[in-house]
Amino acid sequence: MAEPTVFERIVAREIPADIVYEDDRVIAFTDVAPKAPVHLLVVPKTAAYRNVGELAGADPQLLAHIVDVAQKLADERTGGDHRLIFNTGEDAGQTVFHVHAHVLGTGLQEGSLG
Ligand code: DGP
Repeated sequence: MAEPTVFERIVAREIPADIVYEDDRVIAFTDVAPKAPVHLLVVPKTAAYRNVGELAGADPQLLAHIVDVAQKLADERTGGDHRLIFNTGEDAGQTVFHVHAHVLGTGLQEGSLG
């Protein structure tokens, strides 16, 4: 078995996080190193998918749910406008290989994500 990722450990409440939303399929919390005034992560509870391509191929409904939750959180916190970013691969800055969406509000510095 692979070591659990940090996001599995947050889902399991083994390490703390500033959780802003949770349901049976996803959890959302504040990024520990925010790159914008609003910077949330929306994470599926399942650890089955390393990146958004794997998720899209296997469970498009779960991907759609992540996008929907991201929009609802942005509606609450940024008036709706936001960037939704999925990094795929180390060269793109992915550091946690458990698919997750970055939800960024205003003020993102170009090139600073990842
Ligand atoms: P990425 O580079 O796309 O894999 O994004 C991973 C993000 O996860 C990065 O912006 C920092 C964040 N992160 C890493 N470890 C923790 C943690 O323990 N708690 C929280 N809240 N965020 C974390």
